[in-house]
Amino acid sequence: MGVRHWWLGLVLPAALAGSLSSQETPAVAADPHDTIAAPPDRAGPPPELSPPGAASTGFAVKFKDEVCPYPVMGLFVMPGDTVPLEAVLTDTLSRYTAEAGTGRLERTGPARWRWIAPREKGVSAIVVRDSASGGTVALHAFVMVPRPAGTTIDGFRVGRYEPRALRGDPGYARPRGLVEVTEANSGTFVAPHFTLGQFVSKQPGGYPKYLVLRERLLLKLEMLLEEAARAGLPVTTFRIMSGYRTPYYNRSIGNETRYSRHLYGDAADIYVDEDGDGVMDDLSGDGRVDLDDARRLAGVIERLAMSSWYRPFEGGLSLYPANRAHGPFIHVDVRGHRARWGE
Ligand SMILES: [Ca+2]
Ligand SMILES: [Ca+2]
Ligand SMILES: [Zn+2]
Repeated sequence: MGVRHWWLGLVLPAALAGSLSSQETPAVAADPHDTIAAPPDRAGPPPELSPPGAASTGFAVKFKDEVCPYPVMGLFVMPGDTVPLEAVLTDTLSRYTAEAGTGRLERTGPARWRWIAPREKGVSAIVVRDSASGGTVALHAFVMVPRPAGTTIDGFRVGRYEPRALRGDPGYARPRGLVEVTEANSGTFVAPHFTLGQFVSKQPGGYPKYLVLRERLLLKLEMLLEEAARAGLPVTTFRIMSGYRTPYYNRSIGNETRYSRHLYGDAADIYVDEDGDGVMDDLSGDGRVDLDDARRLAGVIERLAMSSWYRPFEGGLSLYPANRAHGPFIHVDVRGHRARWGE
């Protein structure tokens, strides 16, 4: 069975369509990150483009509104939350098992469970296993701490979220909780190529730190990585220049907007740096590192965005040129609707 086999055809779009039902996407793009120019949807039928394949799990796990085909993924919940889980994208529903390190796991069907998160903050793994093939999907489940009423948690400066969601969009509602990041858990994988610590707000200060992160961003980054490799770009991972930003930090670096997607944990400013010199690599191979290299990366997203199954992953995309502080990079987010600005 080819890796792509079960991603293709009608299976994936159906699974993702189900995940879309609870998502309202506002018709008007309002980008708080920067000025915005949203072009009209492109005309004509989308080209043939297969979604990126998964690693070697052979199945996927549906949780919240997400479908994870990867062997490891973060899961962010509030204390006592109930999370339904289901093994999907497979024909054989009778040979799955699941176990959880903490909390309570109850089987609700041949390949369905519900996990009740513990009351205490912390992280543990929920592992769903195909007992025939041995393939596993591990959800690294973080129980968050409630967002503080004030502006700090344990001395860590969060700042103040806008009490009113932008245009009533629930995606801009204040986060319910934040993940505690410690020296011990910062290396925890939240996706095959990314760890929790890569997404912390770059503000000064030590541990514990706190962040907000959305699973869908992680799924999108992995998808982008796979598709970039498939497109022939020399890419094995992304550097996260900026993931989560506290409202405090966002203001401290001079951002006027109070509604940046970075504050809501579903945005990342990324670049490719396989040679480790701290800036974007020469992806175009012309001997220069400039906006054109960021454009190569953005082009991968634009190609993905032509497919109907990509809809849940729609979001912002923008290119940023180098300046004295950083090399070229791209901003991506999963705000739920297409947004483009800048170049
Ligand atoms: Ca480089
Ligand atoms: Ca170049
Ligand atoms: Zn950004």
